[in-house]
Amino acid sequence: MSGPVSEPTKRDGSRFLDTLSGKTLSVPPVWLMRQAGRYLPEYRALRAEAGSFLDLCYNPALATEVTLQPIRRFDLDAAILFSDILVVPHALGQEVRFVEGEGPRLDPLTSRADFRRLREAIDLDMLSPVYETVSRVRAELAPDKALIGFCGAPYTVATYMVAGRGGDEQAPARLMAYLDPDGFAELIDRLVEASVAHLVAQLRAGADAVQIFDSWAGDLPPAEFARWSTAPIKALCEKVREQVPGAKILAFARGAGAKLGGFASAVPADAFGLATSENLAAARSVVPYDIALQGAVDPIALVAGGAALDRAVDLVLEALGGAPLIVNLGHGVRQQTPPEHVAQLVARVRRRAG
Ligand code: 1CP
Repeated sequence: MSGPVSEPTKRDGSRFLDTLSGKTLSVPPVWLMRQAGRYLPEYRALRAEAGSFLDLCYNPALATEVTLQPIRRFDLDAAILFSDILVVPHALGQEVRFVEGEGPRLDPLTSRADFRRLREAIDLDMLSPVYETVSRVRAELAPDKALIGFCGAPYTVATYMVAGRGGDEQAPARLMAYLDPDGFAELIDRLVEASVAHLVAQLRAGADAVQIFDSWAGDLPPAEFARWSTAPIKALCEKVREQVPGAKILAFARGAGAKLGGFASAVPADAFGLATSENLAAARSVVPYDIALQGAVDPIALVAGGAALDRAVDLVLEALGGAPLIVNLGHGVRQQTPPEHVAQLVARVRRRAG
């Protein structure tokens, strides 16, 4: 064991929170990004009667149920709030809709004039059903299970706001950042403030920790990465902790690669997420040993199952298990994943338990 054994965590017996406090456990905690969703038959059944995807996100009874579905089925160590990173632009006044089978669509911000039509500050009343969901989930979860709230990092959310969609369309935001850096910085600053308010509201409603998803940061060249990913996430962490001292924060700059060391030395997070593509030993060597790493089983190995999945899990345990580790995927669960494979992954992580 490393780390201060006597340090109290908010919920006794939570492997997840103990690990975030810097402990190395012989059986590490496990949860999966996108652990709720279409690969689960019980999600598909509920989704069919919920209306639009945003209707589901803003329905506390149904969103609570969907958040808890994977915990009941797989006994994971943490639940993640069922919501989306795009509720923040929605609550800033941008039009957001989810097109069945295609993903999110927003009215793109093409100029400073478009951007100025948004609200100055996030409308937290619009998101009150999300915070109500957080409270309900926390009340229903066992004390040893943690609840994770989240937001998108300012850069990733900005890429959707500027392009109006996801996929390979981050180029419009990167172009704006080169052509009008001051205008783009204004958008990023507004997203920092909005995200602080959204994370603080989730923590106050009962989230035990929050994760910041920078899904598209890895594509940025180092100087742009430092300016648009590292600096805003650092500010976000500091401002959240001004309002919620000691808040537990996980930062996931997907695909940071050789930029991880600089990112981790600037950002005061309690854990750093690793993407599937990372060299795990190299990542461990550039992040201080008392800070947890989270990842990085290949979601495609989870689709494959069998010996390939066992080997993928073992490689993560071997590379990262000597320091604080949260087992997860390197990106979200894929829709074609057989649910039994998630059970297999959890069993593999816990096989030396008891
Ligand atoms: O049809 C459906 O049911 C909608 C599919 C779906 C789901 C299940 C979307 C649309 N969002 C979500 C939930 C979601 N999104 C969660 C819930 C908790 C969980 O993990 O179980 C979380 C944490 C997110 C975060 C999110 N949304 C990210 C960051 C993580 C990542 O995957 O990189 C991003 C980029 C989004 C945008 C988004 N929302 C939905 C889709 C399909 C996308 C990605 C679009 C794209 O490919 O760019």
